[in-house]
Amino acid sequence: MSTKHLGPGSVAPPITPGKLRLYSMRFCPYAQRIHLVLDAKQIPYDVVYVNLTRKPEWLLEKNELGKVPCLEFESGEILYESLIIADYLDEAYPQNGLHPTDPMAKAKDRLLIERFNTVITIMYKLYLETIVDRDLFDKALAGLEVLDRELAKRGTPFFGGSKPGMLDLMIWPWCERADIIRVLRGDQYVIPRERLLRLLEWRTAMKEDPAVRGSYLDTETHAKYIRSRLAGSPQYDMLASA
Ligand SMILES: N[C@@H](CCC(=O)N[C@@H](CS)C(=O)NCC(=O)O)C(=O)O
Repeated sequence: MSTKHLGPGSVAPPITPGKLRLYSMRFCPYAQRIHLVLDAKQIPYDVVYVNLTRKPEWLLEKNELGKVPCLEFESGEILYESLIIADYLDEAYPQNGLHPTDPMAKAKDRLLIERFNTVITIMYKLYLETIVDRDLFDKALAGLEVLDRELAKRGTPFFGGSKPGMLDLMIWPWCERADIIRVLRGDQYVIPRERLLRLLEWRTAMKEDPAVRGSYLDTETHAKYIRSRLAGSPQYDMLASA
């Protein structure tokens, strides 16, 4: 369950003392990155969900780009851009460190996060464009194979070792959503198990992680949201309680 997404005419609730404030949208994978980091590091925060089609006037005062995620501090400081926020939180809150401490290992993980942008771009095309083909899907699979080989090289269940680290959490939201393509477009878009054995095992292990469970939604729910978006009217409040 989540609360309703606020739109025009709403008032941004006052900051709760002792908590960070995350402006989010329930189905935004970039915002999910920050839920994951806050949950993994057990940093106290509250969430205000924002309607991104009909934005509240105050959103632009918080983030002139008008996007989520956006993180507000008790001091009034604001940060946006998921990777910038994630890195900041890992540095400013040392508990449950997510990045490797070795600078070279950290830089290489960041490289993989950067390279994953190609997969993200292709996945959006596969969900949202009218005409797509298997070649595009194969390009996404090739991007995922890079990660599959990296897991094999590391020989650990997670990129972060025995528990998820920053690389695991930054790519997770799109891996959680990967099967939407099959639901929306049919069985020729099933992820071939033999091409991504380790990554699929990793995905199963990730689903058991407490931080991942905190924001996890199943494929059908994600697909329902994407369908509403394709129909021109995103159902942000599909899971809202009030
Ligand atoms: N590069 C940004 C992307 C954030 C983003 O695109 N968020 C989308 C929702 S998933 C958004 O706020 N869209 C509203 C808009 O673009 O007006 C990040 O990493 O935080």
